[in-house]
Amino acid sequence: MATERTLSIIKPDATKRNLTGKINAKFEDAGLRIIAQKRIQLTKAQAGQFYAVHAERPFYDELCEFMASEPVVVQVLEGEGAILKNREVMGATNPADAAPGTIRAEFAESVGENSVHGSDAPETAKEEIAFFFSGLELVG
Ligand code: IDP
Repeated sequence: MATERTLSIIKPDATKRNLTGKINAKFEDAGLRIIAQKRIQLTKAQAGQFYAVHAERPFYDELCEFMASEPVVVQVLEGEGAILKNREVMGATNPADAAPGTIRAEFAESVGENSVHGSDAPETAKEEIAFFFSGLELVG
């Protein structure tokens, strides 16, 4: 399997509860290397731009408010099959459906406030990494 890069976001519910280190340990234990990372405060407009694909969904406004409510940690994870591997480590969107041991099963508070974001495909990973990072910031 090829080495891939994926965009991860540790969301406000998790940064607020000081869970960044515990979540990063899950990534590293799974063989994902954190090759870029920064803590930023999104505006609601920036969150809206990032989640533009969900603009028609009923939860869009609530999602953008939430993502701008506290700082987030944006990061690039690298590893063999990193996109799918990260989705496995994250667990299902709704923590009630997430497999035991996954980040969302252990830490998420609700389907909306679910602790982490991860790219879902190679094309979106590329776009999402470019949304937050320049090439010089990626140190593999
Ligand atoms: P994903 O993050 O597992 O890829 P998506 O369906 O792409 O899930 O949804 C993006 C984000 O939108 C979710 O992670 C969650 O924060 C939020 N979201 C999804 N469904 C709901 C919902 O039914 N109510 C509130 N927020 C939701």
